[in-house]
Amino acid sequence: MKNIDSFTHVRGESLFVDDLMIRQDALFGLCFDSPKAHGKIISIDYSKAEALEGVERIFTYKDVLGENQIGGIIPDEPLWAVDEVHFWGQPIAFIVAETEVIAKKAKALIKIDIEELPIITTAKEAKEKGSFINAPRSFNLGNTNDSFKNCKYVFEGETFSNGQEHLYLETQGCYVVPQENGSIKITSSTQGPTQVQKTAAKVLGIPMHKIEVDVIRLGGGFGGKEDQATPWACMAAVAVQHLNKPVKYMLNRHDDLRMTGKRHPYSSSFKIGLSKELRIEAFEAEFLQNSGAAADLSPAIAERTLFHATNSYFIKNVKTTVYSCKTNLPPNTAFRGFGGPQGMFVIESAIAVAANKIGVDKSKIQEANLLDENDQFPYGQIATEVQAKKAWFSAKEKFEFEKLEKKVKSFNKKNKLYKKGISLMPIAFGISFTNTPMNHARALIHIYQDGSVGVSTGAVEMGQSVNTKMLQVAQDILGISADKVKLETTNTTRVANTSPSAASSTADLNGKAVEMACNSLIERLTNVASKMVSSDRNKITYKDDFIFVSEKKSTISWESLIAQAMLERVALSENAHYATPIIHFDKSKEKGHPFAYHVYGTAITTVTLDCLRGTYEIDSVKIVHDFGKSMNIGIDIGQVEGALAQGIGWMTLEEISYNSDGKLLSNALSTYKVPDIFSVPKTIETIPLETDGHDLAIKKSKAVGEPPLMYGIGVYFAIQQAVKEFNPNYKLKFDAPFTPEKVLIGLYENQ
Ligand code: LUZ
Ligand code: MOS
Repeated sequence: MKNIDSFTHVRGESLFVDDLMIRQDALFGLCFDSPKAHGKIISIDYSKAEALEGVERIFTYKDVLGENQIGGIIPDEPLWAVDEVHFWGQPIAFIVAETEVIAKKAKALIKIDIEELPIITTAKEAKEKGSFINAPRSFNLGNTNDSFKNCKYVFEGETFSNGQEHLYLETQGCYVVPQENGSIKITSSTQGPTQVQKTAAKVLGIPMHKIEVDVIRLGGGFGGKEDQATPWACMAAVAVQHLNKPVKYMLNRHDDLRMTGKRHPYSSSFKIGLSKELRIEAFEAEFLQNSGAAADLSPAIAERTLFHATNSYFIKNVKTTVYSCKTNLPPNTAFRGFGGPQGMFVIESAIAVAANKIGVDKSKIQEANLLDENDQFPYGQIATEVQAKKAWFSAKEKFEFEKLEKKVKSFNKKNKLYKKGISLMPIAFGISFTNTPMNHARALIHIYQDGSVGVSTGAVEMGQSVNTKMLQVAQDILGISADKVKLETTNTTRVANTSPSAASSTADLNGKAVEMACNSLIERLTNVASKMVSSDRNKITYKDDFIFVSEKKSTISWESLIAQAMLERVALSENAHYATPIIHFDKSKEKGHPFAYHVYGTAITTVTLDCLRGTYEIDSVKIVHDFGKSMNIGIDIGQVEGALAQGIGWMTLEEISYNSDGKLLSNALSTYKVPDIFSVPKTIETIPLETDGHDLAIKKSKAVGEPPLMYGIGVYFAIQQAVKEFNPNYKLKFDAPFTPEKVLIGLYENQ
């Protein structure tokens, strides 16, 4: 089954916030943001801007009737700056004008005087100065100190991985319309409709029931709209509250790049100890997360770094610590993988150091330490239905790894100026929000009297095809054709108190709720059906738009069943609530069972390096991935390929750059390079691992959104191997992205 949005997407008919028909009296918003990264606001002169014809009003913190506070986890983020600014791009005021052009002109007329204060841009500097978001956290298993003493090999090292811009095709935006009696309706491009509703209610000082948030679909989110779609909606909502006229605000690309947070850069250090047999006996890591100027989701992201710090390996003695470091950058936020990739890069780097120093292939150490059934993760969860070894060995076997490796070796013997590198990258990613209370969802299903069905859930469609999966779930249980089922917009009035669409869990959580609601409907309809076909309830099934009795098609169609149910006054609507069973976590002990299950897989990556230029091509990425029993393999492979490309971009090309003043230099697509058709692998092969799936996955079809991003990490190590082939004096460095400039330096250093 295709993504149900395919046709309207291709025709340009799909609706996004910016496509909405707006009211004739609608006004346009524009944020005035800080031109300095840190300082005291001495004065702001709005007079010239306010005097400009067509400017309706300029809003500041003084216009907030509720709380000027949008921090989700920690209340440390003002909607609009009060007397200090803490990052370049921090919102200070909101200009509302008759057109976007007028708003832009007005913005240029605002005069601001800021007394500058010292700026911190790196996590290391923040740590030295004791600038933190909150207290550090540590996970502990066994005793690393004792274990290191008995290790044959002990190595230490440092790594850095840079941030990453989400670059959703659709920038942040919203359209806010006043309703009756002080209620408002917000159409927002958000992954978290309830987050927008809750925060806007707090800022406006009105109850949540007065705010309806509607989400049609997103032109991409990738985590960038989990929390950071909220401020724009709140600003426009404040304006609507005062003006009683609709306000629209779409950020242009420049503003979006400058004002929003990104994936967190991490500066990390590690210590790894191995036995003679290459068992990793002990692992320690310290992660310095560059959180930016406010908490946003940083504490949750830091937590996931700890959860994934040992990737798909079993290590008996582990000690990991993460610091959320407060700097003068825009608050960094959720990004596909949510701190997991940053953690996995460090353990892979540690293994690379060990392999290099001991003089064995990196894959030997990886292979010797893969997770097994009943092994314990450092956070206490016992690994079950583990696919780590199965994925690893089937990748090696199906893609003939030994042959590939031989080819690389003989190529390198024959060629002087081109070198190849090959790497294996296993993954294990935990599925569930790490914050247990967030793992729930609801579905509201209406069967209309003509037999057509409307499905509402808390799931936000952002290109990941969750609506298609929801449709498949409903259609399958009700036994009706796809054209009878419509996925409604995500709306807080129909489905309330939702968790954001995030953590790869949206299809699982909302799909289970759809399943429950459909099963309840079928329960009731079967009472009607059994009379219509004069048969026992338990012989009745639903298929192909008909009632089936003992697997045989009856003459009673779905439509006539629904018509009869109407006559009998049977309820044709159902609301269901799902909460993931089993999971729990005790933060005071840092132990528990936080994940419903894990997703596994292994990628084999081959690259070719041009040793004169430092440029490289990715020949192929060959993946065995644990989809469980995929309910839509086309969509799922699409997720693998997209995530892989995004992971490769993070590891190789995408270089976020702030100057020492805290100003974003990579502030356009001319200075920030994302993967394109020339930089993605020449071939990507994805083979589903044969498994039974998992009961907590929707239809046993495992979550797929984030895990494959981490296959991209393999590219770093394949390039590194090729550099080493050319320059034996190259000293391993772990400084992602491994841009061609850095590769070139590596090729010729110490020669
Ligand atoms: N968002 C969140 C996430 O709030 N909690 C999570 O655990 C998570 N994990 C991955 C991506 N987004
Ligand atoms: Mo997320 S990184 O919003 O799943």
